Amino acid sequence: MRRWMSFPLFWLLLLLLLGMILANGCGEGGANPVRPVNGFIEITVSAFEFKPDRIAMEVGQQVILKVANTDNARHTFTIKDRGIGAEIFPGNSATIDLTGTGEGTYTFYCSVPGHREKGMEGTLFVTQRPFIPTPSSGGGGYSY
Ligand SMILES: [Cu+2]
Repeated sequence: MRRWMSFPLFWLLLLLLLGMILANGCGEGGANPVRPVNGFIEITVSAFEFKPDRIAMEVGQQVILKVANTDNARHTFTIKDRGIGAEIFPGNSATIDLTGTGEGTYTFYCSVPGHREKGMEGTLFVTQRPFIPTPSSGGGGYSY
C-alpha cells in the first residue's frame, strides 16, 4: 500500500467529498444555496414553501430579491434581524433590496400565524468574498 493512502486525512477528505456529492444528488434538501444571477435572486412562494429556501450572496454585492406568491393565500417574506417584512398577496410579488446586508446567516420566514411551523422558513447566507465556488447541480443559480 502506498504511504499517502494510509494517511487518515486522505480518507477523511475522500469521505467529505463523497458526502458532498451525495448531498447534491439528493435534490432540494441539501442543495447548494442559490446565488444571484445578474444581480437577481427569485423565490417562489407556494403553500407553506419557499423555493429555493437557501440563498446566498457576498458582502457588498448588489442583490435584488424577487419573491413571487403563486399561492392563493397571503404570505410574507420576513427577515426579523434585518427589519424586512414584506406582505405578499396572491399573485403578487415583492421586490426586496438585499444590498448592504452584513456578513451572517439569516433566517427568513413567513410571519402569517402557523405558516413558519408548516415549513415556511429558509436561510440567507451572506459571506465575505471570495466564497468557495461550488459546482452547480440541477436548479442551481450559480452561473459564473
Ligand atoms: Cu405564509
